[in-house]
Amino acid sequence: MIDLYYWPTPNGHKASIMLEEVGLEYELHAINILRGDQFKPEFLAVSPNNKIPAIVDRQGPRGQPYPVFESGAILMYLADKTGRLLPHDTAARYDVVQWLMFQMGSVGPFFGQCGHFKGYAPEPIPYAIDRYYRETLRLYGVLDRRLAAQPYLAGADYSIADVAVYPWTMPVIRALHGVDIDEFAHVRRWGEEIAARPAVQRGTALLADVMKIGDPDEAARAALFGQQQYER
Ligand SMILES: N[C@@H](CCC(=O)N[C@@H](CS)C(=O)NCC(=O)O)C(=O)O
Repeated sequence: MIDLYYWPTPNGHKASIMLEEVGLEYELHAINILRGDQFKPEFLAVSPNNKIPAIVDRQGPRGQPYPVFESGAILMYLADKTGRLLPHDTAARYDVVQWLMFQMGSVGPFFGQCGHFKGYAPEPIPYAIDRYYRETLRLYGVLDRRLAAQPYLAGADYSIADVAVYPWTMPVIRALHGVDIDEFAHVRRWGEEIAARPAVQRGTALLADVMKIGDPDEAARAALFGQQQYER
């Protein structure tokens, strides 16, 4: 049994999609990051950087409960635990790991800042919007060129690299970023295929009714970018 600490955001969806893909039994714990649940001591014990997603594998290595934070590490852990979506062969494995790291180091942070300055900053800062929007479009170009040559990011097979990138390209997130998917035909083809997977539909439906993009209220602003976030 896996405990999943989650809120319906792109990073949260990576873990929920993966759990649905591999078919492990899990218990959902909603961490309302708009209301400060991420700062509760019981959550920080699992996720010291106060961010979702996180998991605890009740039957971890040596039969002991094992906590994992950072979505990329969660994907690798669940892939290794189940033998799914991350091959053992060295070259095939590192084809996946490279694109997973590309997501963790570039797509997540830059798309995240693009969304922040377009949808969350209290006033428009043209330099920041331009910087992160242009970088987002550049990264879409990298994805598009890769997916023109290969069905999936790591090659012929669906992998945890696709699980990591897909939630950041979902229509609701693209709309926040202002990306016209018709300019990236290969990303569109790939995204439509992934969106059709039943596990992806189940994983992105979790708590979907509370998902709110942009325009945070005062309490959410304090939790995410204000006093509550920085008081320690
Ligand atoms: N590098 C982390 C990023 C996770 C992250 O940014 N999570 C956001 C939601 S998408 C969060 O929990 N924010 C709450 C906070 O910053 O207090 C990962 O990939 O797991």
